[in-house]
Amino acid sequence: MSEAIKNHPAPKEFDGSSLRIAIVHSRWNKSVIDALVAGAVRKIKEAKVQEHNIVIQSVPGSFELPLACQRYAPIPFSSRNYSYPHSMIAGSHVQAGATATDLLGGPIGTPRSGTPIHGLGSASIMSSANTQKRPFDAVIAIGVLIKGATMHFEYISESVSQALMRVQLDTSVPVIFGVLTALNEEQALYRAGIGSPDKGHNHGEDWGSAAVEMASRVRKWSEGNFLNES
Ligand code: RBF
Repeated sequence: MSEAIKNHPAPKEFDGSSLRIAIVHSRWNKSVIDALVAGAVRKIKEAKVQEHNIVIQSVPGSFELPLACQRYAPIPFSSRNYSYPHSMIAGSHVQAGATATDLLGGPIGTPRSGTPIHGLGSASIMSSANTQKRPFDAVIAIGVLIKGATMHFEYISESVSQALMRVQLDTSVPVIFGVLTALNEEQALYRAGIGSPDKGHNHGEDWGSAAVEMASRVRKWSEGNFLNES
């Protein structure tokens, strides 16, 4: 397909000041993950989502993303018999001020120091006392799968993409597909905006914008607002 047709559509502007967004990311291929998470957070903040309403959680690999996203997405109102799912408030998670490295390994509440992700600001850990219990309006699943010598790439890519779609349809919470499926490291770096010599484009930024847009739209739709708007 010609590059004139295949492009990154310019994101529409939405006011995210009342939204709550979760980012769940895997830890494989960390330098690429860090750039993508930083890009997503940058765009979410630009849309005025408040820092305390951005929650970041890491999981070991991409295969673990769907279950984590399912726990961060609220159970549909029709199936709830309690006000908020226990999973949303009991899990340990970290606010956007923390670095991705802080999320690795150490118990939550005692973060390890690490290289800050550019643009994320100073570290701040969410304690159970100030954890907000409001449901998330969107969840972004970020992973980086790089094709290797075995069939893992194919099995994980296929099952994760199918499962993430299932989570969003089962919960009616937008799940943004932020899983890069790259044939080699060069492709992955380029799609995170850290390639060389040409940096490429940081797709994490698109995912941040998509999360704000879909969260805003789904909120309108759930209020019965289906007005014309392209
Ligand atoms: N997880 C990723 O997020 N990206 C990868 O590129 C990746 N490659 C893997 C290759 C192999 C051979 C294996 C065994 C696992 C890989 N994983 C990868 C981890 C996977 O998503 C998952 O975390 C583990 O299989 C544990 O369920």
